[in-house]
Amino acid sequence: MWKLKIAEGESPWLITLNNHVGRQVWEFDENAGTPEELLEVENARAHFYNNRFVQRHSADILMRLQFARESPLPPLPPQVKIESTSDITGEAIKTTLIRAIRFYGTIQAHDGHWAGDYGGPMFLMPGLVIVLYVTGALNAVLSEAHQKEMCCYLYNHQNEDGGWGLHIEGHSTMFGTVLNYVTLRLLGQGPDGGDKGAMERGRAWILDHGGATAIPSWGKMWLSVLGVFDWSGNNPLPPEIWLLPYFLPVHPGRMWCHCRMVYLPMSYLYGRRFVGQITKAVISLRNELYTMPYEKIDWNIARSMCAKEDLYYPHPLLQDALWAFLHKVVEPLLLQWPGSKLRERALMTVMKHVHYEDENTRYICIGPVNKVLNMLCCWVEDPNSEAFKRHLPRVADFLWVAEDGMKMQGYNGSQLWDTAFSVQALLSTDLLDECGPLLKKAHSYIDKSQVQEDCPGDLNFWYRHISNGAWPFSTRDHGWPISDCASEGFKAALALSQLPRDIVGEPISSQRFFDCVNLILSMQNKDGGFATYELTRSYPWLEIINPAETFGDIVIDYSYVECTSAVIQALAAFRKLYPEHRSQEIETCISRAVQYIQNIQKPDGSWYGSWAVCFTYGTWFGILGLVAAGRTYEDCSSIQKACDFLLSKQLPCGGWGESYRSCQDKVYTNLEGGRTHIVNTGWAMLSLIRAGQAKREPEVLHRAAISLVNSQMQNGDFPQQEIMGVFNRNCMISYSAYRNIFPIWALGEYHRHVLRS
Ligand code: LAN
Repeated sequence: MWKLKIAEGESPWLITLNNHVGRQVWEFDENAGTPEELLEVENARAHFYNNRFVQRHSADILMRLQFARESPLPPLPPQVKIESTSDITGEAIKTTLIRAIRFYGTIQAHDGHWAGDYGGPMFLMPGLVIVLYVTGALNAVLSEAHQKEMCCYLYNHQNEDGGWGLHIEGHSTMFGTVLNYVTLRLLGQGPDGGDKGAMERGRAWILDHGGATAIPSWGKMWLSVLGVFDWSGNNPLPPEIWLLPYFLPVHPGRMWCHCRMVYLPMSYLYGRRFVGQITKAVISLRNELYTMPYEKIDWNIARSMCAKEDLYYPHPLLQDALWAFLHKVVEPLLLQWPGSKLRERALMTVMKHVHYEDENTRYICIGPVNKVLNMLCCWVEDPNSEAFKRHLPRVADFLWVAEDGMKMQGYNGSQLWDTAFSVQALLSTDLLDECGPLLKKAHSYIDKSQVQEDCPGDLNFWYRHISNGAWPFSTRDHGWPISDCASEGFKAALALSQLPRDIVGEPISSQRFFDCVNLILSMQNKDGGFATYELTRSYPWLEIINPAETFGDIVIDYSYVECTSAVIQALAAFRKLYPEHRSQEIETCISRAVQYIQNIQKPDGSWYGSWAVCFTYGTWFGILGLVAAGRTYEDCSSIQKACDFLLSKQLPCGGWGESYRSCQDKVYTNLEGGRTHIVNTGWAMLSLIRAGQAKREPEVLHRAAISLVNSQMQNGDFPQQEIMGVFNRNCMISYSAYRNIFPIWALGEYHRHVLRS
């Protein structure tokens, strides 16, 4: 049976700053599990499989079953169902909250964080499997049980038309289909067979849509590494870009760190034209993926092909001209003497940066894509290197098992982020007796996860911002600072510092709070807003060189409403407690941030959020930022408009339900069939309550509260509904703890501010 291990790490190759606090690893133990337990798991899997086209998001049942065994659910008061607004009582809401909190306590990990599935994207596991395959480490890193579980996941997420999407809820794309088909092949599936002829159906999808020449650029790169696509069919990724002077706007040091960190190892592999061993499987794949014989493919034409199903950001003409010039003129020069000298130097520079990133994330790396690319580069540089050995045990940090199988996650988890929100949600309920033990453990997680150092060396040389005082998104070992994670962690830590120590434990020291303030202040952009990990370092027009057809807005780090609002909220909370500390700077920072938020509000009163779906999420942050800065509904027309916007989207049954299509199309779109979603409903309620809706027309909030209360399950849990997270405009990602966090938070505030007022 699969077991989730928390905060453990045995391998001598692992390095950690805090005893692996927050680390999540699934291990398979053949001997574990009674027949009843194994049956429960089998039933959950079968249920997922049978409903997979209706409910595409798994519900973290394996983790839930495990926690239920380890910490049994305390007795719960009877479930509440409310029929009409006249039946709402404080008691009913309180009962619902107590049930929700008791359940949520049982799924808190022993180190204080809430674990959960951070899957969703369907293009990550192929990268891992290809890298393990070409480095010969597949069977050493992935046990038979792992590989079986991965295949199960891929079958579960094959669409009815035979293809695979960019993410679990997406339509079939060439990117998803070719890469996942190849993955199944490398995991040992023959070209025929699979679940219900899965392989044939997958291949048919590929060939019907033009064959793998039409895969987007990241797919071309992966296939080239494997040896089933020619490197000359790739647009150039010259590593020499790292040798350019920093004042040029295209310098990679000025790009969004995720973009920079992904193209860094890619440029190494491109510069080396690295290809793995040509095995039988590789030769066979060359015959399976194309509509014509492999030798006859015109790679120059393939270079700029992309299937229409994949095209989110079509290359501007100028970009294609640039690629043609680099491909036809510059590359040939760099491949022969004396240009080749420059290439060697560039490749060495690139590897220096790869190693720096590896070492300063304890070999976790900033994300799942550069994780596996860096690992491959280290192996290409030296297959026996210590670096490669250190990479291997960190692969497990990205893998997650649920009833739909084993997946590769979008990060090494969302531990800190979920825990910081959870603390705020629990505090909103004011039920300290119930929440005390949960808060104490969460406090300890937040304490141990703060980043307490900058990266070593000359930060400018490494293109790194400071990180001391930040909170990361996942774990301290990951360590990259993010403005809004720092802010949410900070808000939670500040609130906890005001509660009795015997209940929630010792507060974090003022000095560490000051470090966080220092970090936050250093991250404000010229436009007054806040970007994610760093300052905005270059210009939006650089987006014309975004080569990734499937993603939008990846080249530079932009200011976002979420980040900006989180910062305002954190600084506002801080200055209430420490009115003397850097007060003038904080004042200026907040007022510029407020200006920014007002400037980017849409004419219909909404804000467009970038990291979850989308208008409900952005508007939640927009309103909370303004309110935290002291604006009120009465004196601020932005807030009025934002409330009108939210009210106009409330569904007849009282909730809200926003589809991921909102993000792609940038137009508010309801979920299919007008379904409500508890997470959207939570955001909308939290926004309206903060904006004083209770004084104006509480009826709206009553109806929303009913929809949350009635959605609670027998055991106090809430159901997993549609996927809610987003990145780069087009790819969805799971936030599995939100189903518990936002109903608790919204009902907590509702109980306190609506029913009691
Ligand atoms: C994340 C996860 C966290 C997220 C929030 C903190 C929630 C957000 O408010 C700011 C942006 C951030 C940090 C974020 C950015 C993009 C990430 C890193 C991800 C969605 C997790 C995965 C994604 C990453 C880019 C996936 C790899 C794919 C590439 C295109 C490189």
